[in-house]
Amino acid sequence: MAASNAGRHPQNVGCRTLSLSAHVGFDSLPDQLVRKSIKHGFCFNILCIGETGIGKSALMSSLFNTNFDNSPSTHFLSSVRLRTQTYELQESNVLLKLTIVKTLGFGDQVNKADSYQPIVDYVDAQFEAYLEEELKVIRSLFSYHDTRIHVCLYFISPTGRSLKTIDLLTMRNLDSKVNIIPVIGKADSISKTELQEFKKKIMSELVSNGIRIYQFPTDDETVSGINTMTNGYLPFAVVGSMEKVKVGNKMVRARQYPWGIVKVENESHCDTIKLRRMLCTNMEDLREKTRAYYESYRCCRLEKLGCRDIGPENKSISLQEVVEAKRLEFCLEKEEKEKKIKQQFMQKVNKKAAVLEEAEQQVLTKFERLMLTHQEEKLKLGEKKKILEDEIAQFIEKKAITESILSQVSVSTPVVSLKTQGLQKNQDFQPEVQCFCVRDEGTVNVGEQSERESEKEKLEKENSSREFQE
Ligand SMILES: Nc1nc2c(ncn2[C@@H]2O[C@H](COP(=O)(O)OP(=O)(O)O)[C@@H](O)[C@H]2O)c(=O)[nH]1
Ligand SMILES: [Mg+2]
Repeated sequence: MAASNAGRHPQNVGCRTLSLSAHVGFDSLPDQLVRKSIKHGFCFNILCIGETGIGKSALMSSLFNTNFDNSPSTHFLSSVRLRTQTYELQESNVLLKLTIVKTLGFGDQVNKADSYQPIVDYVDAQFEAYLEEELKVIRSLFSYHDTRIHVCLYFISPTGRSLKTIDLLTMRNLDSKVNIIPVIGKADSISKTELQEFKKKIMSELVSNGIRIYQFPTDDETVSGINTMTNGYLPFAVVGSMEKVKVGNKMVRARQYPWGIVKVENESHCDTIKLRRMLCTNMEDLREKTRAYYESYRCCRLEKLGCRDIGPENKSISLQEVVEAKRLEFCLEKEEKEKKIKQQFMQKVNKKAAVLEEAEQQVLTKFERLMLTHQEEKLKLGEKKKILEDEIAQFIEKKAITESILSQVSVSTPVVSLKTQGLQKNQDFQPEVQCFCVRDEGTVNVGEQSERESEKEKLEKENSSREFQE
């Protein structure tokens, strides 16, 4: 047994490397992994972004040599939507679970400023779903259908001019979340020299706008040569077709025109075959880079939730400590909020109480004023009542006097004797009758009374003189 440090991984410092004297058998580990992966199958998710009718569906069918469901979308959607379709494809004994996500209505709205938003939201939602699964107490990541986007094929219109604002905006908002591979759709509609110029223009615009696109890895020596070359083909000029055309005695996927045939799988006609090859050879790298994008998403989300690995004084912090610190922070925050709410409530109550007190004061002063007026009125009424009572008393007194006088008069008048003797009414006795009528009414006013009294006195005098004469 001999120790060696040669080719040691930096992480293995402090760990001795020994050579084996005989076969052990752990060299079968990669085979086990391969078998397990084959049994489990592979998952790959593609996002196609491009205007309606740019050839997304045709390219997907051309890339995977099959005809996927294809229901053409309209140009009249009010906003950008995403359509997700998942397929299981098998080649030899390898199973591929392929999810194709396509934009619908992209670039069809008058205002395209927010066209990228539903796409960004979709990509984030897939990260969030994975994070939720990862944070579950009972999780099943092995059987979980991972929908995180591994590659985004961004379809550029073959205008031959430059990128549109919507292209720059969308790619800029996605380049930190997903591997972007730009492709020029319907590349058969642009001439060979124009295409080369167009490709250069696109690449320089991407660089000048700081948009990062996926670069095929060149650090692995087995693929570095081809990948370096392929990076020079970016953006891929792609042609797609749903149909097969008979060329010689073979049926090939192609587009037939009056002037000739464009073969999808012919590298001198378009880059579709290059794109397919690069996707297949770098599928694992695309998946790995997606995991890196997910890691940064996860990091941001957990930091927002208050989780961290390093505590105060740069000491590492355990999950339990993080949870405890967060709980404490939450309790303090809650207490602070409660205090604030209580204060606000008390302020409101005090304010209301002050308003009520003022209103009560106003009511009281009004009541007091009313009471005072009432008292005054009462006093005035009392005085009036007293005057009236005095008047009534005077009246009664006068009335009594009058009545007594009248009774004296009536006793001494011949009228009574005349009446009793049944004699006829004489003209001279008329005032006597009137006098009795007045007495019966009993509602004579004082002025009238005194008038009548003087009349009665007169009568009395007349009567007495008459009596005297008689
Ligand atoms: N010239 C040309 N036409 C294409 C190409 N790919 C698709 N088409 C045609 O463009 C139309 C829309 O294609 P489709 O794949 O449904 O577009 P999507 O709306 O982006 O999915 C169809 O008539 C296709 O035959 C291409 O590479 N070149
Ligand atoms: Mg389509």
